[in-house]
Amino acid sequence: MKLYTCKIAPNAKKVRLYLKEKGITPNLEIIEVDLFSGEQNSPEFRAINPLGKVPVLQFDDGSVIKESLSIIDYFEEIYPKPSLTGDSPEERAKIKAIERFIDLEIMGMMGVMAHHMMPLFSSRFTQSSDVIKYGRARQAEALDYLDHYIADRSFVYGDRVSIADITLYVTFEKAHIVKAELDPKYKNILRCYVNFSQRIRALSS
Ligand SMILES: N[C@@H](CCC(=O)N[C@@H](CS)C(=O)NCC(=O)O)C(=O)O
Repeated sequence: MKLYTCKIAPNAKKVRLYLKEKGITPNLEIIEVDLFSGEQNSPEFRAINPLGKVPVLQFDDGSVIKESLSIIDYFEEIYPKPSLTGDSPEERAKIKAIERFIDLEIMGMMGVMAHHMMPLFSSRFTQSSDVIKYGRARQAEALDYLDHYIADRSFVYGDRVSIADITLYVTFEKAHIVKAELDPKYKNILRCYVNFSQRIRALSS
């Protein structure tokens, strides 16, 4: 199997961090795609993923999964323990619900801001400061809710690490690029973010 990835891309990093936190080393050839130089638009890569995005998991027969959470679900089926997606149908549904919320409402708005701020995207999209404001406002609403939801937890889903922590971490790791660093007033989110970063640092050393 091959994993097409990119060190600076949050959705690709999500899969890499998942494998690290999970402690599994499937037989994968890791292929770095240089998004900054536009390698995702090369005919060779478009033949693998016509959407021009990473991550992509490619099986030996050439077929692909081109969605980070689906790649993770695939590995969870093969390596169920320790589970990062939940231990029961109810827990899996609840963890997925909050992970989807973080991905769509918080990381998704980072994407909106990036597309409208970064020179890298200026030839692709008509950039608009109003859309940046929209992204920030919608993200702020989602952060208000998440901070309340997390309350006094150590991790997003209580005391256990889950895929929701990974998505939260990759969302804010590079937030300075769009001037959307986590405001310290979100003290519950910050605590979960710091707790997970410390784990990842410990696993790396
Ligand atoms: N929903 C997809 C999103 C994938 C995605 O947007 N990948 C970004 C990097 S984080 C990408 O490859 N962008 C390249 C481009 O748009 O040119 C997933 O979670 O895998």
